[in-house]
Amino acid sequence: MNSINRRSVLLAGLGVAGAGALAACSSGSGATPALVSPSGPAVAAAENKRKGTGRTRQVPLTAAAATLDLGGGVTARSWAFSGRTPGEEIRLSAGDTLSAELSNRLPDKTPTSIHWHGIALRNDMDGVPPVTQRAVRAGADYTYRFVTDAPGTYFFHPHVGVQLDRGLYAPLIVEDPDEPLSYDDEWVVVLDDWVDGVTGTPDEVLAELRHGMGGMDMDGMGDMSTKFMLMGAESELLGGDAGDVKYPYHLVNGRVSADPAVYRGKPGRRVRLRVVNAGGDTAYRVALGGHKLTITHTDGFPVRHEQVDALLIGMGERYDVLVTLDDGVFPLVALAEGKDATGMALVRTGSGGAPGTTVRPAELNGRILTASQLRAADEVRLPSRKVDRVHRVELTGGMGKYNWAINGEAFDMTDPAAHPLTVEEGQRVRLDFVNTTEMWHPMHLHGHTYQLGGHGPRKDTSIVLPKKKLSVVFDADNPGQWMLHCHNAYHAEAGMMTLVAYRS
Ligand SMILES: [Cu+2]
Repeated sequence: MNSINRRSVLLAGLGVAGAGALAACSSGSGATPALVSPSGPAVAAAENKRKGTGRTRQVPLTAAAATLDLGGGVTARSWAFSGRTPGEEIRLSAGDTLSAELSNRLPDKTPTSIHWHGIALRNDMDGVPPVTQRAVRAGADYTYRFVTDAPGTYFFHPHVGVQLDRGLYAPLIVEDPDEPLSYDDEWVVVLDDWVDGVTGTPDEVLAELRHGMGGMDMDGMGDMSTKFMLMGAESELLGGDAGDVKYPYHLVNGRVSADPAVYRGKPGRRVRLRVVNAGGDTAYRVALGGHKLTITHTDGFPVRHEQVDALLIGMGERYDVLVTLDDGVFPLVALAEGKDATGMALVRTGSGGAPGTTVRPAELNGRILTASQLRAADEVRLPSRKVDRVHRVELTGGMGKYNWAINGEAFDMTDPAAHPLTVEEGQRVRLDFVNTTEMWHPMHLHGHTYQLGGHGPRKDTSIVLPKKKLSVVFDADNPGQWMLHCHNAYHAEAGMMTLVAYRS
């Protein structure tokens, strides 16, 4: 049994039996400060301050094994919510309460959870076992119930192991009852790199990656050693190494390019695309052939509008764009950045044949703005104030030993509050990401929407390029214990995570 298998067993056991971190003050070194408990009064008080409509949206979600039809005769045995991937979209209005009833029917006694990615919600509903709840055991049910007060484009997925890289994800759209944008229609576009049930499982991918490049031959894995690992994926936009994992398919709305999802509209209509990257290890460069994209939001929050030809979207990021549809048939292409592969969907507003499955519209090489070049819309820009607390968040490790970590320390899910980055309610906090590694990392903070620099966009997931520094600020206004981690599913599971915890 290699180290990952031992650790998975340990984690599964913990999820079922223990929840040491649920206590206000975790065990471990005596220097550990007293932390706000996810189920304590500060969390309840923060929830009571959220403006609710009083309406509740009830959604059943069954996580189970499923044979998924990815189109073009491709099927994959995987895990999904209610038998489809992406799972059925959840849509509600800002202020509504979501009551999501998770039934864990996964095989092999697999524990699970749901994390509501990007939502600043009450801490005990954040879905991170064992930090904010006990893992939901196989055969058990659990109801997530919280107010969603910020409109935007979000999604949800488990926060246990590498389950995110199965089919367990779906969009979550919070509509603005006073929507300031004018558009005729919406199209939610979910991107995903797909391996599960085709060449192997995400757990097998992780096991291979964990052997690292250095140990490959010595471990006697022979040909197995490069079954999943991708070498030489290079991207200028991402500053070098683009990704570690070979994926047989890149899906747009759960379908392969040979049998794509089709959006049907009318010429001249203005459509809001809500683009979500639900991938495990792939950034996508996204363009709609023959069209310009006007960026209006990223990670749910509005930005000053910018017209571009293509977007770069890391795992966990979301972008909303407006397009005015032309007359004909157009490919929406998601180029797997640095991986020389694409996913595709079609926009059909008139007659015409479909483009080839490997088409690469010229827009992919046109004007691209990355998040650091965007500006927050005035109404969501954080007022300037003195920073009370600064944390240096060094991204460390590499492919050789597969020892991805933060500040040189691989996160230990069995003792999550061992070395938290502490903040206090009411503080203005700055996180200085310092990427010492040879690879980019999409860094995701739970429970908050930080701001890039002084005027940049409000976001919860940001690409940090290799050998670069990125500073983000947020107001500590949502007490609890929150994960801060790389949204590369494999980097995170290897240890590139830490805990941002409020002191009580
Ligand atoms: Cu990473």
